[in-house]
Amino acid sequence: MSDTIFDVAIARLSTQEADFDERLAALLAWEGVSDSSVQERVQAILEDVRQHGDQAVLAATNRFDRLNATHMRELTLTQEQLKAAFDGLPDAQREALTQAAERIRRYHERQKPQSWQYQEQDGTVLGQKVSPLDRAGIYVPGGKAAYPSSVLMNAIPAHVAGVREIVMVVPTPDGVLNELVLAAAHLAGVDHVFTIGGAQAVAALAYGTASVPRVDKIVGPGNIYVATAKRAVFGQVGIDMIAGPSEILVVADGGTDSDWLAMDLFSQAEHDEDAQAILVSWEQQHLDDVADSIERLLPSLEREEIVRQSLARRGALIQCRNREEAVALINRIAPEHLELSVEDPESMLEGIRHAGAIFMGRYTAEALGDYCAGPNHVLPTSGTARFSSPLGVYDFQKRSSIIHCSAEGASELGKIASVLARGEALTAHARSAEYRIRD
Ligand code: HSO
Ligand code: ZN
Repeated sequence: MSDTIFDVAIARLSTQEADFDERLAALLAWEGVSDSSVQERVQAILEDVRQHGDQAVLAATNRFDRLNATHMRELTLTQEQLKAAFDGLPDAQREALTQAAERIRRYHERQKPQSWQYQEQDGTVLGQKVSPLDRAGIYVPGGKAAYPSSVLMNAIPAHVAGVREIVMVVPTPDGVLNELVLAAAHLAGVDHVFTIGGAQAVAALAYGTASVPRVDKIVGPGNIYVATAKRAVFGQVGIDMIAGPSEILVVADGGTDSDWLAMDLFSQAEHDEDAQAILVSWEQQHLDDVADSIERLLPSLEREEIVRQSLARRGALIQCRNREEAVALINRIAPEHLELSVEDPESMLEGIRHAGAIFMGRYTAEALGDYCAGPNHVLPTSGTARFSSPLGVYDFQKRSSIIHCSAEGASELGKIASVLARGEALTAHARSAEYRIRD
């Protein structure tokens, strides 16, 4: 039994092996869709909240979070409570949170799109007006996945976008409040906080109740019930994305300390057993060194068991032929986080098209981006970086088109529209346009 798979902490792959494509596909496969029993239960909760509002939210919250609330007031936090949580933090935490928030705000300020207008030859003015959403809902998971950093990452872009009201929901199983989460809500300018979660919280945000304001868009991660509920209410309200487990892909040229790289892999693996950590290198010796570091450092981790499971299930050390092949692999995997732990990351950047966030060079640990560098840590997972982007200010805004015709412009456009409208047999359209044609 000595060299069975159970002895190795993480799989080793090589692009030169005949079955590489299949092994990579198996590694990347992630089935995020919920089964029909989850969907049925979620539907029942959504329907209950739609019909009975606060009463249904209360009942579901008492049941799932083991509470005895009799009125939504008991599940509502005041601004004073949020401020008290912030003021009550140890100095080091309050300062770190404040610094992180400032960096995140500065970065997102730059994302603000401008409204624009231009004039056609005929005097018609055309443009695009950007407006914020009226209300955004932020879902913050409870328990072990309650991340204050995620409160900042979701609420700050909404605030910068100019959203009028930010409503946050966070479940408190057994009544346990996370002070850092409340402090982050205060810092990020959240307007209302309800201590509710699960499908019932998503329903309350989507439909509105007597206590919970109905929002226009729901953002933020959650468990399978939350994800299923978000999918179900989409259309009625906007949603950000359906996030899968966290992922990191590290590309290394052999010049970075192998302990650093092992810990970078662990940093995402420790999120949960389904998280994915992959290292790619064209240096065989370096892969061996990182494998040794992994073995040696694993027992020192607080979350050793989670990391072990994540690495065993979905982790890999991949040997490729050269940089070009590494870039091709990156684009194929389209990772949530990409660390380019190489001497000259700029030279690789040009060829990279699909990655949520790109961490350049040996010093840029992904963990810095998770907390405080500035860019958003809510990123497309499971290969969806092929077609989507990090959460940003633009997710909390929308665009209206502007058309302002001059008399001459209406006359010119009228001729074109008239012909096209008659081609569609829509004669009221045609006549509306024709009225404005000058002889
Ligand atoms: N890496 C996670 C975000 C996070 N990490 C929060 C630590 N706290 C998803 O991008
Ligand atoms: Zn993280």
